[in-house]
Amino acid sequence: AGVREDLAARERLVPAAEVARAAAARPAALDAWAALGGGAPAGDLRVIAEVKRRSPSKGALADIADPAALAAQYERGGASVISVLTEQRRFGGSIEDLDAVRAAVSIPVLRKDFTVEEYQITEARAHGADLVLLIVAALDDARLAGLLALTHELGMNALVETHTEEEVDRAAAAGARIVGVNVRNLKTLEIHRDVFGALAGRMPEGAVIVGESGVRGPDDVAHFARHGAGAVLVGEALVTDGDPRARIEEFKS
Ligand code: IGP
Repeated sequence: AGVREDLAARERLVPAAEVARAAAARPAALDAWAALGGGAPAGDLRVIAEVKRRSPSKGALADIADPAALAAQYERGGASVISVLTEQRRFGGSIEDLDAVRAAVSIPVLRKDFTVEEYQITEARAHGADLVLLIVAALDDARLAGLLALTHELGMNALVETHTEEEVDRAAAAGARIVGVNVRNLKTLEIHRDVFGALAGRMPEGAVIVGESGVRGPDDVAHFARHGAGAVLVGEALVTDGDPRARIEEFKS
C-alpha cells in the first residue's frame, strides 16, 4: 500500500521526460553482475550490504544519521554491492539516501524498492543506481518482462527476487541474470532458511544466485554458499550488531 501513491506524487514533481533526460546524462551503469561474480568460476561469496533504517517486522532498526558514511564502511569491509532501501512507509528510506550512497562509493548500488512501474527504473538510473529490485510475486509475466527489458536497455541489472519454485521458473523465463531467493516470506515475515536449498536446483544456467534475509553470522553465510549462492544480501545484522566493516569481513572469511 502506498507505493503507487508515493510514485504518482514524485512523478508530478519530476515528469517522466525529465527523469529520462537525467538518466541519459549519467555515466554508464556499473556491471553488478560481474561484481557479483557472474561469468567467473565459482569463487568467494560476495556480500550485498544494505542500508536499512527500519523493517515492517522489527520496526526501527538503526538511527542512520549518515548513510554515506555507513556505505563507505561497507565498501571498505569488502562489500561487492550496496543496497539502499528507498521505500519510505515501511522502511524509512528515501531517494536522498540513494543519492548520498551513490556519491560515497565506487561499487554498484542497488535501489531497493517495490518496483511496479517503468518510471521507478528510470528514476533509479537518474539517481545513479546500477541495479533495481524486481519482486516476481508482485508482477505478472508481461510486466516482469517489460521491466526487465527496460532495466537492461538502461544498461542496468535487476535483482529478481523469488520465494517459490513457480517464481524461480518465472524469473528464468523472463531472462533474469541475477536471481535472489528471499528466505523471508513477505506475507508472514517469517524466515525459513531451508527455502533456499529447495530452490537452488531450479536456477537458470549462468545466473548469479543471491541468498536474501536472515543472515546473522558465518553459519548462515556458509549455508547459502553450500547450496550454490554466489552472494548474500545482509541488512539487519549490519546495522544493529557492532562494527559493520568487521561484520562483513567476518561473513566473507
Ligand atoms: C535483508 P535482513 O534480514 O538481513 O535485514 O534482510 C534483505 O533481504 C531484506 O531487506 C529484503 C527486503 C526485500 C526488504 C529482501 N527483499 C524486499 C524489502 C523488500
